[in-house]
Formats: sequence, structure tokens, C-alpha cells
Amino acid sequence: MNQGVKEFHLVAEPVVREMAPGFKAHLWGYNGQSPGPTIEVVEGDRVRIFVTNKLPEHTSIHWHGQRLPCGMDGVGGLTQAAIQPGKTFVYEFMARRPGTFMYHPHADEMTQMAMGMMGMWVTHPKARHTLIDEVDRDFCFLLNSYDIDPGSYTPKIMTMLDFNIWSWNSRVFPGIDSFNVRTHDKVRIRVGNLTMTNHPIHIHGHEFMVTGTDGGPTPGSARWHEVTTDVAVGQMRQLELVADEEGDWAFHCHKSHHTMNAMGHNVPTLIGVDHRDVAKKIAKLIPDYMVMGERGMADMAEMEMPLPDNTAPMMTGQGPFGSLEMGGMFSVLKVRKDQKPGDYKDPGWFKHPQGTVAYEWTGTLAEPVRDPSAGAHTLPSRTVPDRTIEVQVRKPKPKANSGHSGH
Ligand SMILES: [Cu+2]
Repeated sequence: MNQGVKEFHLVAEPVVREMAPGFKAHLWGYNGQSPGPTIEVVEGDRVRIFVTNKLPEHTSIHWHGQRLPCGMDGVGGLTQAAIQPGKTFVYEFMARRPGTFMYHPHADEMTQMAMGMMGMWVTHPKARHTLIDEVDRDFCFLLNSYDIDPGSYTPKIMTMLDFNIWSWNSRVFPGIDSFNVRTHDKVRIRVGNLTMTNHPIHIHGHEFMVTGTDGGPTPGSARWHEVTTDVAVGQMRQLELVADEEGDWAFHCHKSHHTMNAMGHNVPTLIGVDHRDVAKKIAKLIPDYMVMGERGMADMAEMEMPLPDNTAPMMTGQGPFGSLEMGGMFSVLKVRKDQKPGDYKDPGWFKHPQGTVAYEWTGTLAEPVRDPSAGAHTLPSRTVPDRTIEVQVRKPKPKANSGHSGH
């Protein structure tokens, strides 16, 4: 505090972010981190932010969603001169509306956001607000994405859509903390999206309501229960739920390639294709040749093939029952009877009550009912294939001299 004004200092600078154990990215951020620190103030606070530029190019900060004097809006060239390297600018305004906001550069935006420059801002209500409930747990995170080639450290900045690292607060699963709460806690999760695509954020075992956006609290009449809500580019969604089901509940983006890392998509599908012969021929020429995706991609989770240094594991994370085969935008909501109020520590894996876990059946089976019509009710096909299609599935035999028998 300085004479009634809340002062903050943000230094825009290069940072190193460990995105998952063993995988580091060279990003740009604020105060040594990407995303930058979350700024928390109270409605009505007067706020002064000193922004120092230690980047090799000019920058600015836009206070996404705030009501403020136009000259404080941070759009380089439009509302202010850009902050040159080595210079410090001051932003000053009153935090007028309670809610969840974001901050990011509005100067060479494509580069600077692709490099990780962003942060969150929470303005708490000054008094009890009819549309803002008290909660027991309050989480917030930013959705961000990067394009980092396997074996390299610096994001590619010209990527428009085809990012390969999908992160929460510049971390990827299994490098993302779990959300640890006590049974019956009222939980708030604020999710801001500064990637270049939308993310359907999905919770297991519970329903949530969207109680706010970056436009402010959502009116009660406009709330409904969901298990997935889409967070579009440049949006914030404030989710609230009562955690009344004990367990370890998956919480993730529902785009399946966003729960994987280091993915490329120029790979033909080989599911159902028997390519034993061709694989054998290629292996004579390229000893490390690996056939990918013949039985699906689950093999990738257990792959023993050496990856280039500093590559995010594609599908990983060991759970109590094996590999989760996940990466990217994935975490776990851990609901426990004995989690102490205010304790955010990881309680470990859930101990399932006896008889409540899916189990293997080895008894006799009823024949499933199959629809023989193949869906040709409304638009019957003129030519019906007259041959049956044979699909062969084989399991690779482990070879004594193979370095990667698990594929
Ligand atoms: Cu996503």
C-alpha cells in the first residue's frame, strides 16, 4: 500500500518454465514466471501497476475485461506508446467491477502470447453480493498453448492453430496439480482462455454452474447445470460446484488431442491394418523403425523408445491402476472426507470402498443385440458391399534383442 493505492510491479522478461517433470520451455513471462502472478484486489481498490520491460522488443499490458480510463487500456499505438526495452510505464485505475479478468500484451501480440505472456486478475467483491456466493475453495488457471518441437525449448511464434502443447498455467499433465477439496465443499474454479481455440472444460462425477464470465456475475435466471462448458478464445468462465461425491474425478478439456502432448497429425491411421511384412522390410533399412497406432495409440503410453531430450511425454501419468494415457489439459478433482479446510495438499489416491470399482468378468456372457440394418433406413444404398471385411488384430511378440519391446 502506498498512500491508499495498491501498488504492484510486473517485470516482462524471459523465463524458464518446467512444464512437466523433465520438460522445460524457454518462454517470456512476468516476474520470472509464465503465466505472471495473479493480481488479487478488492472492488473499489485504487491500483497502480509498474510495468518494466526487460524483453528484447517493445510491449504493453492490456487489462482484459476491466472498466478503466481509455488511456490505461494498454493497446500499443492506440491508447499509449509501446513500452520500449528497458523502460517502465505506470498503469493506474480503480478496480470497479468484482470478477475474474486477465492481462496480456497488446503489442506484437501473436509473438508475445505464443511465448507465454499472460496472467490473471481477481477482483473480490467489497461486501456480500447477491450473485457472488461464499465458497470454501477458490481455484483459478489460464488455458494456454504452445508449439514446441520435440527436442527444442522455444515455442514457434508463427503457429496459428496447430499447437502441440496444451497447458494450464503453462503446465501439462502430469505436471498439473490436482484440485484437492473436502467433501461437501463449495468449489469455485475460474478458467481463462488465452489460447487460439476453444476448450470444452469437463468435470466427472459432478455438475457445475457457470456463475460468472469476464463480463461479471451471471444472473441466477441464466444459470443451468452442465458437466462441460466451452471456454472460447478470450473468455473466462467461473464454474461452481458442490463436491459431494468422494473420489478422484477427472477434470479436463474434452478435445481428446488436448489431453496429449507433442502430437503431430500427419500420420495415417493404421488401426486394423496388418503391416507385419512391410514393417519387417523397413526395419532392415531403419533398425529403429517403429510402427505406430496399429492397435490404437495406447501403446504410446508405455513406449520405451528414446525420445529427443526435452520432449513432453505424449500420453503419460501413472495412476493407482496403471497409466492414464493422458497429457496436456488434464487434472484430477480429489474429494476427501478428511481434507482439512484450507488445506490444498494432495491427499494421495482415493481408497475406493470395497465393491465399488469396475471389475473383470470371466463368467458366461449374453450375446449383445446388434443392429443388422447398418443404418440404411432413410437413404438406402444402391450398392451393398457383397464381401465381408476381415480385420486382423495381432499382438507383437517381444523380441529378446529389441530395445523397445513394448510397442
Ligand atoms: Cu482444449
